Amino acid sequence: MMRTRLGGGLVVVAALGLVLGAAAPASAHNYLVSSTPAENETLTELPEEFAITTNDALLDLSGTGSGFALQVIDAEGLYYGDGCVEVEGASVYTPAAIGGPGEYTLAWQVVSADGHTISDEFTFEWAGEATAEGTTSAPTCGEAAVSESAAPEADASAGAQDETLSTILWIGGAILLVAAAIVVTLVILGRRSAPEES
Ligand SMILES: [Cu+2]
Repeated sequence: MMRTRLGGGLVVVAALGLVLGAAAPASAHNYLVSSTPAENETLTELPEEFAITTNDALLDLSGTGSGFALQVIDAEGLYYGDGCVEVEGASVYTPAAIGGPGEYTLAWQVVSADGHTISDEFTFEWAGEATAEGTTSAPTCGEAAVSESAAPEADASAGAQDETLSTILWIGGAILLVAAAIVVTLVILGRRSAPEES
């Protein structure tokens, strides 16, 4: 009886050791080994794609890049690009788009080989011309982003609403005037015909 318990305990300890041993290599997360642009690099020409490469294969379970992100953000906090990413082996790519010259942040998020999500960011310098307009919110692949000029557009539609309201008031006033004219005409006609009837 005692021996069986001891044996069972040893089996548990051995199993635990196996689990821990197996878990140890998997718990090492992917880390950044290279990127386009590189950290602190000054870009004078825009590459076709921004990219980051980690030390190990990435886990793109859905095959759609879900859980992965590459964001290009300017000093004012505006986002550039369409939010789409492509995961290939140890690398993540996104089509390059950028605003005016200045300092930018490239923020990245990947799903590590062990299934954990890891993220980090670094800055780089852009010394070329703008190729795109920034958006106030992070772009989502396949969805039109809110552009920087959204606020003035909202003001314009408010102005259009005011115009519509004044048009309605004007038309309403005109109808009232016509109605009043008809009533006056009927009253005058009524007065003229009244003596003939009585
Ligand atoms: Cu992990």
